[in-house]
Amino acid sequence: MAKNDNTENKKTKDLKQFEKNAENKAMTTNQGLKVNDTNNSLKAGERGSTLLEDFLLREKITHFDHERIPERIVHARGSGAHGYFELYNSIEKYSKAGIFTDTERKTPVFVRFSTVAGSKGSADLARDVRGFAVKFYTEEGTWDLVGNNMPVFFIQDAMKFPDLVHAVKPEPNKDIPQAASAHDTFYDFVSRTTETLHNQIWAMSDRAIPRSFRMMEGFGIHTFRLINDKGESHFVKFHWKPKLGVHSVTWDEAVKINGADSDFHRRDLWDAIESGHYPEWEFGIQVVPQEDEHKFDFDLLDPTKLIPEKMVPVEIIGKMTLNRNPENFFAETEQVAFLPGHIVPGIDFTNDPLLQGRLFSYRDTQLSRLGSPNFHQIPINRPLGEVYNNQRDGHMQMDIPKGQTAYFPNSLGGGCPHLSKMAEGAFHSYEERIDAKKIRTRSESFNDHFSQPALFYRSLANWEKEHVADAYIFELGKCYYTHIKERMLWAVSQIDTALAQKVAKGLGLRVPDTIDQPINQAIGADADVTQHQPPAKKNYLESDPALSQANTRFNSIATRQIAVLAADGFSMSDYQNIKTILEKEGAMFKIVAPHGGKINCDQNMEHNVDAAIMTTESVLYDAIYIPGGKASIETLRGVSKYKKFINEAFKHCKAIAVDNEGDILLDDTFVKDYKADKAVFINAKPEAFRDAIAKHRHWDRMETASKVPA
Ligand code: HDD
Repeated sequence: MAKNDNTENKKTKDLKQFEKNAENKAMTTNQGLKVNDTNNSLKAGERGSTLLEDFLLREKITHFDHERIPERIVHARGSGAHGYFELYNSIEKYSKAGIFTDTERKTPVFVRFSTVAGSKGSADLARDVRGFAVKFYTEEGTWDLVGNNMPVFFIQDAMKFPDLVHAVKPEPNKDIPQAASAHDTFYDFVSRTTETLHNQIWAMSDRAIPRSFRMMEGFGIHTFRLINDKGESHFVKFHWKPKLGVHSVTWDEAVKINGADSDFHRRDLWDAIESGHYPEWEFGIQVVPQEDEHKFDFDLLDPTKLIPEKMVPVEIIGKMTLNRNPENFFAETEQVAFLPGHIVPGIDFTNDPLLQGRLFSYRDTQLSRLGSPNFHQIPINRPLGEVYNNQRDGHMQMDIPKGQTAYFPNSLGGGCPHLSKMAEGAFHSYEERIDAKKIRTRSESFNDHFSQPALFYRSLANWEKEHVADAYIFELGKCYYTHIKERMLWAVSQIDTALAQKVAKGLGLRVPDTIDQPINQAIGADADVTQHQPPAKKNYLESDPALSQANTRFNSIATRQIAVLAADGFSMSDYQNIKTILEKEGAMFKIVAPHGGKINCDQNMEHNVDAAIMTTESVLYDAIYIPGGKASIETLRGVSKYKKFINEAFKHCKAIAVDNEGDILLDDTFVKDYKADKAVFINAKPEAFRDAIAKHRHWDRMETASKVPA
């Protein structure tokens, strides 16, 4: 595969006209004047004071002073990539959208992944929801699917979004903690707003610490509508399923990765694309006929609920491939503006009150972030088609609209730009019948807060359940106030009593039988809140396999990072044997040597060192391989960090393979007594090691692993 696939599509062609390459070009000012010195200011004498006249100095410094724009209030830290979307099968029975009917098209996309709570410079492995925003540059206009890597959201009504975000962001008096939900204000809010519990338990699961952006699912979350050419509506939920499966790291790794490489996810995405391993997701839909709207035990308009795949299977209809890194982070990844309100004919909104509020917020935020209502003219945000309307002027207008008229209707402009009929591709909102009172309230059908978190927890494998309990203990353990922890314990006990007991034990507290005040988050001051309490959990489905990562794909070792622990004199034949077989499937071998530069194998060939042991950490790799070679092993035994490296890989349930003298190094580590472990391979076939890497982690080692003092 070529690195960074530069095959032209309509969007790359559009972007190309704005690209600037300084190769063989003279430096100029912004006025095109050639520059002869950019290192020295203009002075009165060699050691004299700087002159106000120096327009070169002023232009350079002024531009620098204004280089930053406000970071996003949420999702500030992100990474982007270009790619395309292909449709497998037309779904014209549901939707008339070109991207859902034309299987010949390759629709250009730009995707931005992000964490939510942290600032732009925060670490990638924070325990957090991940943003999964996709901009489709379709022939009929831009469609933005602005989703997350979890299928539900924390709150039901956009009115509460500022409260949610203020609660999770650093506490305002001390601006602590950065990129973390483990603090009092967040749990004060969550324990009083139990609609948050479903998204909250997902955030306590391994989904919140992905191994890679390339190994996480994406969800549109809200129920949207698909509209066909007869004007008929079907409800729909959108899904992204990663070809590499859904995989995560452990919390211990996450904490350490944040120190070892705080750009771990960003680097991983960039490197995968640069090396031609293009990330892929299949696109799926869950379709519910209009007449089935009220057939579920939950409300389709409630964004804190998912539709279990066991009830409505996901129909895979297409695929997205990311094949090109941005040319410039600021111009593309930072300036890209996603708006849930960007929609095309064939797709429409529902009355989900969270979605309705989002339709306002995203346009509004771009005005302060990008500074002008002309943000759609920034190259990354420009639609494929031409734009004509009567909107005019504003900061940074890039077009030169011609003519005498900027209003409609007009005769002086020949009636142009003219309107289009629906049959000519114009957007037409779905004509939903509404006959209602104007009322500020929350529907009773949104009131069930416990059934789906309980369904999620029941659906997890035991090792996933352990991770959830540990996460709650960590998060609540970081809170200061006992009454907040106790209220959270009560909330968790409404999901699962055993889970609450386990967390309580970790906190050294008891699960309270009742809470001091009822939950009144959804109901206004005029209502009797005691009448509006969430009911006890229901069990309309025992479990749903799609909710557990134990049921994901475990068939690929593509892009898996294998640390090769080696020094001068390592066995070339051992190394070659395993490398040849595993590299064919895309695994990446990285030599971790006692020093940088090069080392020699026992056949006297030079090998580039990928990382000196002092510059890297075990948590940055998926597996370890130690080739034989007496001299090599003797050297490695003399460097204590190798023992830590191996012990940590074992603790994190990773596959470890050694050949010949490599076994001697294991004797210096915790693995010494566990060589019969299913994912420790001594002189084994490369294929066995391969299969173990594809399994990602060996959770049946968890109990032993917990004893590793690393
Ligand atoms: Fe949001 C950014 C996802 C609810 C207000 N949101 C933002 C991004 C993602 C999401 C992925 C980053 C886009 C990018 O990469 O530029 N947000 C969601 C999802 C939600 C959700 C999946 C619920 C289903 N958001 C939500 C609500 C509001 C906002 C209810 C406000 C009422 N979100 C914003 C924002 C941001 C944003 C403040 C910050 C930067 C931006 O919009 O462009 O307007």
